[in-house]
Amino acid sequence: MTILTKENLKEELRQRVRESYAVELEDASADELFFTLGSLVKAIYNDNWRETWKNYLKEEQKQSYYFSIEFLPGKMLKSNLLNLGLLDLVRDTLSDLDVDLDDLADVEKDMALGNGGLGRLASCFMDSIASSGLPGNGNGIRYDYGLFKQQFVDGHQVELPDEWLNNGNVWEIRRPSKAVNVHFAGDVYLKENENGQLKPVAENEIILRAVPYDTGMVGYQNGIVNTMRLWSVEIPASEEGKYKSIEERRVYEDLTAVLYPDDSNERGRMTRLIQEYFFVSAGVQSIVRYFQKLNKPWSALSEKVAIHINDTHPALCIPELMRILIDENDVTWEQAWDITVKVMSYTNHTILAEALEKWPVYLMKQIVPRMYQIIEEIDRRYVESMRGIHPEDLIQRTRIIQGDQVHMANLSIIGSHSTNGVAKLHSDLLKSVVLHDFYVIYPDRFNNKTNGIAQRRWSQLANEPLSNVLDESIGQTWRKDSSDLKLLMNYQNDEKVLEKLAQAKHQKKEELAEYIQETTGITVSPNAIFDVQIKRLHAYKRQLLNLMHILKLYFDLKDNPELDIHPRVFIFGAKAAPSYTYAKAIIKTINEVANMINNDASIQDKIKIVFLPNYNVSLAERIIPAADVSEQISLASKEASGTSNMKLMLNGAVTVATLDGANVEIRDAVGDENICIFGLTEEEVYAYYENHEYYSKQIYDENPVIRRVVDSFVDGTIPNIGYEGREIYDSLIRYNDEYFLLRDFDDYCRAQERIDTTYKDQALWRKISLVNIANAGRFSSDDTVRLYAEDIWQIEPIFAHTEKEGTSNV
Ligand code: Z57
Repeated sequence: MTILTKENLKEELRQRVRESYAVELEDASADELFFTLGSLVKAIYNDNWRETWKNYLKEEQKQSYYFSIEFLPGKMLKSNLLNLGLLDLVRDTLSDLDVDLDDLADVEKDMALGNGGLGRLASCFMDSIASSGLPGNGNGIRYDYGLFKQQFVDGHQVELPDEWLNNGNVWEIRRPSKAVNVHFAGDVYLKENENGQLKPVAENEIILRAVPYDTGMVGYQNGIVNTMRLWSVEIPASEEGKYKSIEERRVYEDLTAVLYPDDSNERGRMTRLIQEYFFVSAGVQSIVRYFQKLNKPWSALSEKVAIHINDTHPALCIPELMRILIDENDVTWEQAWDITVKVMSYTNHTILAEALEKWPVYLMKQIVPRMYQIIEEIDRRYVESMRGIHPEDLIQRTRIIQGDQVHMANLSIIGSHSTNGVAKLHSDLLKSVVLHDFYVIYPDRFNNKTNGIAQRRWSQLANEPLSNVLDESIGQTWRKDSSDLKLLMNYQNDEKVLEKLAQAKHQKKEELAEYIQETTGITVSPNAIFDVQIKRLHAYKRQLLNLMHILKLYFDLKDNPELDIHPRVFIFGAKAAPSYTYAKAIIKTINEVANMINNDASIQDKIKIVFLPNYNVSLAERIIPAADVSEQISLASKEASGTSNMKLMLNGAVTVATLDGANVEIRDAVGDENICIFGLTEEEVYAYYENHEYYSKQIYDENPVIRRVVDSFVDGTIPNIGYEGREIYDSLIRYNDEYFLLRDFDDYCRAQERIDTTYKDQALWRKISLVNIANAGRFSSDDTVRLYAEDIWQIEPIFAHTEKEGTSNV
């Protein structure tokens, strides 16, 4: 590419649209224009992509590989333009052509190859790794269908397939020349070869071809482009006719068709295990293949390669690397193990028991027999090596194979040199409770890396009005270095800046109000408080507690229509796993309460409920800038970190929170006066567990307000619900309220009253909002990945090795 100006950008587009679609620029459809612009953007960064890769090769830099079964980048056009420094130029050029960049950007389908926090974190990390000039790549699965699209029919969640590839994917490059084979099933036994070594011999295996699709991860105005490699399955021609049945062939042929839609809830399905080994084996093979080009001894592998296991789903990386070293390259077990532990590191994302991955031994033996043999040997040696050093019961509790189950977290910890949690509180709980046994054995392996967010996406891209106010007040350095948001603290008492921030918020609320009107038909006023809870629907996140408070407010207003509360719009966004009936019951109930309240004239619009369907990254980008209140109300100890809490804070929302996950660090950052904390602490929750002294029925019996709210789920107050109300009632009363909603209810209502009073004092509210923005900079994933790079991966920024122009090639 030559120098980019408006004129030659227009000319480029004109040429390309003619070549690809045989139309003039003026006649191109939105789709045609989007794909033309996308392919041009890709052409612009391709030189840098190649250069980046060549540089890593030339410098033989140590690289990290982030293995994740989910990536959730959302849309990439604007983010790529921003990072290339082309956003303004392209916006102007398009506007000459009477095209609005934001409308055009909407044409792109969200890349939604993830469920929620874990997948979005992986994509924030990809952005930040490239933007920090770090040699790090992603490795995952190219699902043909991403997370289902959600619709509401009569208030019920209905799932539709996410056909994101229908019009093609402009960002990816298919690389069949880099395909590798992955072996499954069959009978594997050990046989002595001509050199007297025991080697596995396999019969009746199933061999699949893994084809990589690479997507450039463009760094922020630094000329770096890293790679996210996603694998797609194909059946090699030579393998046709080897399947026992059409059904069996189907399982393998459709292996990468769909993402499992369960968040923090493992279901032990066979296809999932096959998916896990598929992307793990393909990824590790291609890494080793690369390493072999360097002509180094195996002992140097850990000097060139770091493999990160994002949650336990990619834990088979450990036995797979062992297999490649031992079976294929004659490395001894002892040396292979030493290398493997140095290469691998692991992040734990949850303490929920139902999310801890375990696989039945029979399934492993059947699907990945060689992996199972190696895991058995790792387990045997682990037990043997610990004998005499630690008590037998501790060894038995921490071993990998227990009874008929393989414990993937145990494998991940034993087979890696680092285990980290995702927020201070979470990491402490891992050490003191959940993984305490392992902490006794490997104290040095445990560390914390508090999550962060891709700040540029959640401020510059999602919230231009706010960004402009920031530029005008504190200058532009915050755009590169988010810690400079701190400078905003100097304007706490500056009426002008506070007023401008409020206007920026109002503008985003108007835009969201318009979107709400269009998509749901509900009219909301931008003068109301926009109170937002956006996250997966899960009992522990307690959307139900939010709803119970709304019901209380509703009853208060029915009793006293003159009640002086500032009007509030309660906004929800949440998908439920299709098999999670309780979560679906809550969705249905929220929708019915919304109908009841929104259509009750006596409420005079003092409260409204809006449940926006199909919450995803793009919708988050609309909602978050418009939020006044951020609901982070999980039961203390259950939310490992949370990341919407950080995004909402960055956009000036005031947080209502329990002391859970990263909320604790947000509290520390802004101070008690600038956050609304309520509820049980993690210690109090654990004290209840230890003393077995929680009785929700007693609270219900003694508290008439709670009784009225809880009864409303079953006494006909809420129209159009049936078993849903009963299920909710039973969870609270009959099954003793697992997540202590009734215990936290009163305190939550008081917190909400504080929000109401504070909002009425606009001067105070604006200042609190400013303090939140000013202190959000520390939650940048740029910082988080730099800590991973230094403490865990031992990789260095490319700038440390080469003198490279710090700009894009325009
Ligand atoms: C997931 O999104 C998270 C944890 C899991 O074990 C699985 Br499976 C999926 C989430 C946590 O619930 C959040 O608290 C956390 O912020 C996020 O992972 C990223 O660490």
